[in-house]
Amino acid sequence: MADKTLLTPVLTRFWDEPESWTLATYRKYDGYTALPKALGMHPDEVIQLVKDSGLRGRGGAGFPTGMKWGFIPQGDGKPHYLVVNADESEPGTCKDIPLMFANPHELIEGIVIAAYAIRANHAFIYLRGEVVPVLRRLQHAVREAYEAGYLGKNILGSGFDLELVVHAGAGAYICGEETALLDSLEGRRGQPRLRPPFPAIAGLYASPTVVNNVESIASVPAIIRNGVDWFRSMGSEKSPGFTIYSLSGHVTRPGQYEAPLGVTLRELLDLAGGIRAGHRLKFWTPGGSSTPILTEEHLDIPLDYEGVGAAGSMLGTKALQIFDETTCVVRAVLRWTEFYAHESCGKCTPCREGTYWLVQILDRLEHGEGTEADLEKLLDLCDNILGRSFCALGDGATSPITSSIQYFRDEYIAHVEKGGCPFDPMASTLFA
Ligand code: L3W
Ligand code: SF4
Repeated sequence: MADKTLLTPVLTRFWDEPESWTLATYRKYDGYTALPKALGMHPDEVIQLVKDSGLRGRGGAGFPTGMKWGFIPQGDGKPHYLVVNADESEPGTCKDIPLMFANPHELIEGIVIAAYAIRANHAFIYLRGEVVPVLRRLQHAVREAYEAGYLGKNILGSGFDLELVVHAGAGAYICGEETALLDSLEGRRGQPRLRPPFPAIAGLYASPTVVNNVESIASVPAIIRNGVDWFRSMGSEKSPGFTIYSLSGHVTRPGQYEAPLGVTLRELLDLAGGIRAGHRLKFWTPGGSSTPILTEEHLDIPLDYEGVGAAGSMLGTKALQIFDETTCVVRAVLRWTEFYAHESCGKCTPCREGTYWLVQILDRLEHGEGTEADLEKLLDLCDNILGRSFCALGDGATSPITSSIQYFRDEYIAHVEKGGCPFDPMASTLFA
């Protein structure tokens, strides 16, 4: 029997309501009650509260949100900006898009609070442009928020002004990297900038800018509403709070599950009806394909930053992609690597050239034209990409390769010895 008490529906608390995305529904569920509370506090108090909550960025890196807000210099005479990274594109990651689709006002309320805290009068949502229904829903919600006085001049009579713009990107994965996103927002080709300076010092239009993930910002109103102790009553000391895990692949009920940080995959699978009937877990990603894969032996590791880190991977975006025994790991890794090669922005040589060669080698291995020596070539190439690339895309591209060779070397060798893929491509529902 699945233990539903594990679920902590906060961001997802009314997703099943008809017209969950409207202002009326959001208000029914305590919507916009955190905003007057925050506006009644000094901005520094809001930053301190978010620091005390221990909220960590939900976009992949887990950087402390309050600390990031605290980096914004005050009294510098420059405009400050808040940019929400809504360019969700990491393979397997599907939490921000459903969140904005079902509950856009929670994000907007969080934006107003965050902008007030960092003293920004302009905020942007940089949305993955392909998801037009979400774009329309955000635009509708922003309109409603303006009409209700939650955006614009003198918000709720506080004297605080905020203009919010929803910007649709053009579909490049690299624009999810925060500095490439800023270049794109400025109207240039999206390519990562050298850091430091970090955006907190020189971001949008060279001004201090906070770039936060959608889920991070949408978590703020609940923290203001319910307090730090309530937030810290969930999760662990270093990874407190609730979060949205997205389960996909060979699982009975794929979807978004909101639970405390630190639950295990075994517990989440229990809620999601387990691996599809008659099959067993083979491998999985904890946080999208940029994070090293894990196996059945890791079913009970706590899904928080420390637990997944100790297992040799990363929590990343909490995109749990589940693969059963019908999946060829070489094929899966080839698919991911093709994605990285395609999305490489080309700025630096290790990633631009390296991901091309990784695809060539994986492709010949998968099709039975590789040799055992190719495994060493793959590892050598990964070694020359990891830590030598300009941004995290190059590093991330190596994760599935090195980890799959670590756990499934025999399967790579089987491709060489058999002279082809030992798996029936029709057996897997994912890569047929
Ligand atoms: C000021 C300092 N700010 C760090 C800020 C920095 C950023 C945040 C985290 O990559 C990961 C990546 C993906 N002064 C600062 C500072 N900051 N030091 O803190 O920075 P960082 O460099 O640790 O991470 P990142 O470059 O933001 C994010 C992984 O997440 N990932 C992501 C996937 C993709 C999506 C998507 O679909 N859009 O999120 C998945 O695992 O591989 O490792 O804000 O400015 N001294
Ligand atoms: Fe571009 Fe890849 Fe280099 Fe990042 S690592 S700057 S995506 S070429």
